Amino acid sequence: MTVLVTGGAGFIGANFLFYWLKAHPGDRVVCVDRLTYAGNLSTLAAVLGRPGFRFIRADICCREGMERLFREERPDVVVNFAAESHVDRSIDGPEVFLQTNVMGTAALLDACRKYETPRFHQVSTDEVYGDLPLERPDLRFTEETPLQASSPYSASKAAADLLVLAYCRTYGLPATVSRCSNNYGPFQFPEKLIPLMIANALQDKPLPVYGTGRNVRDWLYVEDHCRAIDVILQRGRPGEVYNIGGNHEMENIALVRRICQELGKPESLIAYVADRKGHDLRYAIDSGKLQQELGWQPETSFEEGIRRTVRWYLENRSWWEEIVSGEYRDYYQKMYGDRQALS
Ligand code: NAD
Ligand code: TDX
Repeated sequence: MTVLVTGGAGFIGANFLFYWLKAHPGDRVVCVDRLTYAGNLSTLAAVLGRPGFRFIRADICCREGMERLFREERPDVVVNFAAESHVDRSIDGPEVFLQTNVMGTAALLDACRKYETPRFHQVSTDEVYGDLPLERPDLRFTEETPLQASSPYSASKAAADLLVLAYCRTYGLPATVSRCSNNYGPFQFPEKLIPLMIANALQDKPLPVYGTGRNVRDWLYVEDHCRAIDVILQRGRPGEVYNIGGNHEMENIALVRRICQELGKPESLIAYVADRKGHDLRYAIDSGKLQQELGWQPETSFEEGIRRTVRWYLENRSWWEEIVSGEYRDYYQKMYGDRQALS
């Protein structure tokens, strides 16, 4: 079987293709990635050149390129991870989010139609549901929760979800959608909360917590997400949406304190800074459908996952140091340079 993984040089895509090559050693895995700022070929060093693996640098928005790729490879399964994925960047400049997340998904869907691809899976996010109030811990997102995206990023992901489901109904494209909570683990780009805090703490730099720090996220170790997608591909029903969640809600401030503790760094590094515009208060996923219908459960506890993640960033300093010393420095200055510390 040939599995086409888009966005495989990014955080979750790379973890997914490592997972897949191990779990399904007879399969051919083809990775297509544009290598934007978030894509990193060095992440794939362990598999580049390995038989049964092919990397192609291409933009999923390029219809000609995608058609050529589908003609050559005739994938049995397409898993679409390729996206602009950072909320703060989408607030700063939404256009590329619409381009890649919506138009790119459309280009892939049309290639799937043309080459009658047997299976398409769209990797989406819990952010399409908007947020939940902090004072209602009883509420969680189900697959029936209305879409109510808050940021240009989540709006673009919601648009893509609707397009995938429309292609499924109108053209009979066998597609599924998964909506996952916040992931963490190895190879996550240091603009995201956990790796940013680890990298800053290791450099004794301030740890910028937005607003009150009371916003809540539901954390899932990346490997559990990868296994959930595998389960959906094996046993999921086309046309269905599946929520994936870690069942581990935490306030951001508690998480940052936990990272300080794990690294033996003082909490005095924590600096409250101006809030994110439109900042979602709380995400909490009900993944009962995936658990009951398909038998998936998260396997890595948060305790184990955060320890492994911190260890990985300690043992792979050159991976993230190269990023934080390169063009990412300009991004950091732009995003955090003018953000007044509030304490
Ligand atoms: P990431 O930003 O680390 O990686 C995205 C990858 O896509 C990069 O390698 C980038 O080069 C590539 N890419 C971007 N634009 C492209 C284009 N036009 N053509 C080809 N490749 C392109 O993102 P991630 O955190 O690994 O997220 C992967 C997917 O999972 C995204 O669709 C995201 O919406 C979704 N998701 C992420 C999380 C999370 O916590 N990180 C949670 C739920 C869902
Ligand atoms: O410097 C920071 N300080 C801070 O307080 C950063 C980068 C973030 N935060 C807060 C904002 C959020 O409440 O931490 C929380 C997590 O922020 P991000 O890591 O940017 O993630 P989030 O906005 O929750 O979105 C993530 O989860 C869903 C991914 O980036 C998305 O791709 C995914 O869809």
